[in-house]
Amino acid sequence: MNYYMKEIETAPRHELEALQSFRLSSQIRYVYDNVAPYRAKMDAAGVKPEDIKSVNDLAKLPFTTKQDLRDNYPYGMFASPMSEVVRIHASSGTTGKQTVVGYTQKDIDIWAECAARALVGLGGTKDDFVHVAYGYGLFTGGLGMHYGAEKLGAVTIPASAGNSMRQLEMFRDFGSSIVCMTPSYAISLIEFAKENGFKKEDFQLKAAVCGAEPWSEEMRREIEDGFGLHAYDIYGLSEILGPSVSCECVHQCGMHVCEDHFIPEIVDPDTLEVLPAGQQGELVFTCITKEALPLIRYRTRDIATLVYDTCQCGRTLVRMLKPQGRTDDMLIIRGVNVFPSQIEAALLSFDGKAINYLLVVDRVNNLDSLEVQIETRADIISDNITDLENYSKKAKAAIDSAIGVGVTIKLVEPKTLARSMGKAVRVVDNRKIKNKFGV
Ligand code: DLL
Repeated sequence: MNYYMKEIETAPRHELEALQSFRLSSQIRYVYDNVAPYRAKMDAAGVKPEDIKSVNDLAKLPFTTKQDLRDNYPYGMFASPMSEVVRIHASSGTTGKQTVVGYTQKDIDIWAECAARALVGLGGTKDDFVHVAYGYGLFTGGLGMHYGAEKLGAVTIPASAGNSMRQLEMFRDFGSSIVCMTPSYAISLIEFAKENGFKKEDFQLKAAVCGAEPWSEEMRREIEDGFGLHAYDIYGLSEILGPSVSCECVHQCGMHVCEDHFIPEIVDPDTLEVLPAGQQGELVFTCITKEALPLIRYRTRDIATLVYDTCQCGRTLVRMLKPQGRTDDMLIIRGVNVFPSQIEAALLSFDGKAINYLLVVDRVNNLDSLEVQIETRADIISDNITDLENYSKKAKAAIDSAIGVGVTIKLVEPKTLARSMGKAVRVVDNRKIKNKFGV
């Protein structure tokens, strides 16, 4: 089987839209008939399945949110009987109940196909050794990439996350050529490799498939240099699929969405109006082939931009630019909207190296305070007092001007901030208040 699906991946937009329209209208009929909460929402909005004939009718449909999944926990939004469901995953999130998602055998096959397509797009073949260092379990990263690698026919190494020494030994001894892991774990593995005498020449790595959290171009460079490979961005979320809803091709210029299975839209998170192509806003997905949990206009909370021009690789599938953060990660500090990604970019603007940082937000005497804890690193800051003070000043100036709010900088000793094997935790908010999106 060839996982470069040329007719679909390079189809002219009108052909792709015809396919999407066909799938969308039958999907809407299916969810209306099988998911009581959808039927209730559509009835309340005065929309009937027969009103949805094409992608142009998408905006008539009500949105779905994580709260809908919580309200119908665990299986109330499933469209298939549980006897048809072959797998569940769950995401814990930081607050509230877990979100439970399910897949039929057909859903698993499509997911594996999307993951195989992602690997092919970034240069993977059946001759590769795909080392999966995302966590296995209820998190979708491990099993998602695992099934994709097997579908491709590659040698699949189900390493899971953690135990850095063993990971590096496996890279070296098993001949891993493509490694799938979170970007923050990649950075921490590079640090570990240096400390333990591994050199990039010890490995045959050619690609890293990094996702599950936001990461910057500077982190990409650091991962590429550290391991001597190309690092590609991959995106997904449990509610829609898991990894490979979209993935970069070899040109590294945005992630091609598997639009034959998911229709993306960008909406204004306040007004919920659909925004024109090229504008940044909240990403919304509609599943058009899912059986078990076919979410319609699901608000991801991720802030992204869609680019519709044809990529150098020939694919016409729309590209999502790197998500800039999440509406629910947005901090409001003294009334100013601040995203952790802005602070990371400010830090990288003057030292150009990915560093470990933690944002600690508090409220003292009714005034918000933001402390940026930055881990020192011998290759960036020497431990001489003047250098440390200079670094602090530069960091403060860069961050203050990027976010428009005065911050306090606290330099901390190397290795004092927690390392993550999965998604990095970048914010501790001690204020316990909701942001303007109510999350
Ligand atoms: O993180 C699925 C995944 C696993 C994607 C492995 C890629 C690789 P969840 O745990 O449900 O699923 O978290 C989904 O993670 O809404 C984004 O906020 C964030 N996210 C995922 N990929 C990226 C990425 C998996 N490439 C949430 N860039 C999403 C930025 C990402 N954020």
